[in-house]
Amino acid sequence: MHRRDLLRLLSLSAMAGATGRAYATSAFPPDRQTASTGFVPDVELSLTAAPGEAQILTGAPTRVWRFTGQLIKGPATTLQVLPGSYLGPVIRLRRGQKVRVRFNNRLAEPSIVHWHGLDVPEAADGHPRLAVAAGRDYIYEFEVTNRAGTYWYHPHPHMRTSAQVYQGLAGLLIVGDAEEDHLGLPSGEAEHLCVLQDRQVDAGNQLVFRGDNMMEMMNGFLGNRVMVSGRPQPTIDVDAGWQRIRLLNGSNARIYKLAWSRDVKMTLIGGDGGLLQQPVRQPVLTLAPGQRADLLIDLSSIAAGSDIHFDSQAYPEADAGIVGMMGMGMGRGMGMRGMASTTTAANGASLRVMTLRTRNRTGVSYHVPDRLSAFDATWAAVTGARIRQVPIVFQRMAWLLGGRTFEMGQVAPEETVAAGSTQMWEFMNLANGMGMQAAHPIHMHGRQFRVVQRSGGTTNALRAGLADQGWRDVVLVLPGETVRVQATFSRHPGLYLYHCHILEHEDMGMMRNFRVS
Ligand SMILES: [Cu+2]
Repeated sequence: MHRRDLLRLLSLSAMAGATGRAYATSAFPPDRQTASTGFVPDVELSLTAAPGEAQILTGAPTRVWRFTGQLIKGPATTLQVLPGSYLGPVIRLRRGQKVRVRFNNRLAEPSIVHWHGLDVPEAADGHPRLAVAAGRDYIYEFEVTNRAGTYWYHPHPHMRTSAQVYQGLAGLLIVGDAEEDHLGLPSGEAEHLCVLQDRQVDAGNQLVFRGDNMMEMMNGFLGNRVMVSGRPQPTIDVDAGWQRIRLLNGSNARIYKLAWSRDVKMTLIGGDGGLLQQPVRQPVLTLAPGQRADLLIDLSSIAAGSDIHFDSQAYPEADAGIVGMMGMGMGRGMGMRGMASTTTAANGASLRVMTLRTRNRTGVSYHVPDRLSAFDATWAAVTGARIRQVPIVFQRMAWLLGGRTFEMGQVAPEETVAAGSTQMWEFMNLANGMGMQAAHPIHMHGRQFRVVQRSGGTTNALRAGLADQGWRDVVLVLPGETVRVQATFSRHPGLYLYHCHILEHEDMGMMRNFRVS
């Protein structure tokens, strides 16, 4: 491992501007700068990415990049601005709606938006080859076919996703449907939208992101404080009643091990792809980058004026990653962490996320039904489905997926799948010859998948909190583990992505295409 090689690898990110521009004008399908006449949207909005400011801390405002939205057509409740947050507006959609989004890139570099978790046509998926140059626009048109759930949107340009998301470009996309309405879940003030993002902020209140620091990029960039929907470690007044907490881990690289104080148990009712079939009660929740969780907590018996803390509990750093010190060609004590900034809180550090404070007011009561939702037939186990093994290993200066690194338009034979077909993909998280290994949250675009089986690995403090139930689009593969998922691929043909959702790993090429044909 030569420092020179690593620096060259990482300096590629600085070139993303030029490459993104080239891909946007390449011969790839489909260039979308005009709305199609045959598509009549129920909802139409514009979404602009641009530099801006947010009052995050007292004192100087923080320079950010942010999405702002404008509703052109559709229900007035479609866009919900989070007051004081750098996050983009919450986009609230209903299953069955036809949606047109006019994306305006007002950044000084290429960008494109991915609708994380939604099953949309190729042209609307935000593949990096579709990134538009600074000042250009892109039109998305799709129908919402997903189940009610907590989805999100963020940029996906080649090698610049980590920097753009870190600067503030992300937002929630919440889908509703009749099945969820029927449950009468706690709503209004009793529903909390919590996007967890760790950040480093300097003495002048400005975001710190060291994209040129090889060690921090190799591990994934970590902050030392947690923002909840753009607010640092907030305290939120709540009624003494049931609360619905929608969580998104929108962090670049931090894996949270979440728990409530005062022995408050969480009832997990939803994951990445919406409601679970049955509620699951668990004391801790492991949430990896890109993952969502929908949970209920009952605060009705807690006295007014009480603080209920939501914390990420301490766990051994090695459970999130074993980046072999000796293997990196460095002497003992000169490992990756040793060279990282001392202002960083390592993965596994104990961190306060937020606090709920009960006020002297009785809140809503709720009875959690035993049955939450029905899944379609693709949930059923498929016998005889093709099993594809995807080894994950750090070699040749890169995190490899199936032995390969990202190539913009390339698809290997085993990455070509028939539309609507079902396969098992087995992600095998291997140590390289030097002992380097890390936990990787693997995300697949298109349809949600089912986690079928975990095997291998060693004792890991993150395992107890894993929430594999229900439809997922991100699965955390712990060091040494093999995780098998069952995926029924989108019926939309085209080029889609699967990748690690540690954004620095993704930008380093831990990403591959699969082609739905
Ligand atoms: Cu990774």
